[in-house]
Amino acid sequence: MVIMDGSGKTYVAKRIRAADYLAVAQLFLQDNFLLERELSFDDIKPRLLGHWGTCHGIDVAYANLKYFFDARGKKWDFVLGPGHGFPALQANLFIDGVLSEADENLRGSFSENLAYLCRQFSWPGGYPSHASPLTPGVICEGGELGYALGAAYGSALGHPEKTIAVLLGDGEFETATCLSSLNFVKLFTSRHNGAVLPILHLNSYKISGPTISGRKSERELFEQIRGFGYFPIMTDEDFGSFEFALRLFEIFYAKIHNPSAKIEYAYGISKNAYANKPPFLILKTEKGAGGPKYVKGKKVAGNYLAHQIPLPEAKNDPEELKALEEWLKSYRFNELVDAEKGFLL
Ligand SMILES: Cc1ncc(C[n+]2csc(CCOP(=O)(O)OP(=O)(O)O)c2C)c(N)n1
Ligand SMILES: [Mg+2]
Repeated sequence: MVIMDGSGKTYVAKRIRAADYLAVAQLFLQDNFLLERELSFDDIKPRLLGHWGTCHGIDVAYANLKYFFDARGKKWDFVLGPGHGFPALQANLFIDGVLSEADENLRGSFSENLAYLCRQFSWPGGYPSHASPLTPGVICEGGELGYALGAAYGSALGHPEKTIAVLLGDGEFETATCLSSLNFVKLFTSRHNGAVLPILHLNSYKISGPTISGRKSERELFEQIRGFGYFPIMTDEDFGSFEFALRLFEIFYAKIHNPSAKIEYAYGISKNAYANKPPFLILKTEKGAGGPKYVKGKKVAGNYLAHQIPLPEAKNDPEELKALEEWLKSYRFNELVDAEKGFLL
């Protein structure tokens, strides 16, 4: 796969589109995966079970992290708190070819592999609806929120060669386990340990209502995170803001791990502005961004109603089926793939 086509921004944007499409396709489709004909009820799975709302944020984080670290030839680990966002994780593993290394059923043509990926998602005897140890690189069941941050610190403890990015849901950020794990930062930052980057996915909603963090002012949230001993940085979906935040993270740990190395201060920021505490990213997105905005008069994107299946009647309701077709088409997935060669990223 080509990592850079001259512009990180283009690569990241295309990759997010591809992964978002694959997430929606896994959630809904049992046929017509490349939309070669008009979508029909027969193309929709009989039982819609999975989580859309967190997927776009996972895809944004994953694409930016991958671009940034791969461009530097840096090995990195990704710890995913919201394991219910499995369609997004699975999509990224599919794009990177990691899934086909682990599953021999994915070694056919691109179209066959795509069909297998979508049909098997959340299917009896197939892939589960959440991340699980069946997924390459996953060691925990993905249904229990809370311990991702603790696991990330534990994994980097005594491993200065490791770089770990950990994505936390803002609902997850209300669990005792996650909140108490923030204390690790005071014990952790030394040249004997790896680099851990917590990323709070601030989509402002959890399963059936708003999150506490989403209802705080930016200042309150920053003060909370600062109080634990981090340097909070707000980022949104913009490639530049994410890259800037990752550069701060890189510089912070370079100073710890290699204090004598010359550090290249860039991005038009003065040396004094760089963090002297471990960076903590806050990725602000709309919950379910890219999906249906209103369904039957109810606000879905940017609301808890985007959490699971935003179009629950797509199998029987012509209006929801049409909305699903438009949603899928909005990613222009056909421009990102070749039915024979696979991804054109
Ligand atoms: C310990 C625990 N409690 C409850 C749940 C049920 N649950 C699944 S997803 C979810 C909401 C998570 O919200 P958030 O962390 O904000 O993730 P988002 O989907 O918004 O990214 C909850 C409560 C769970 N998986 N684990
Ligand atoms: Mg949330």
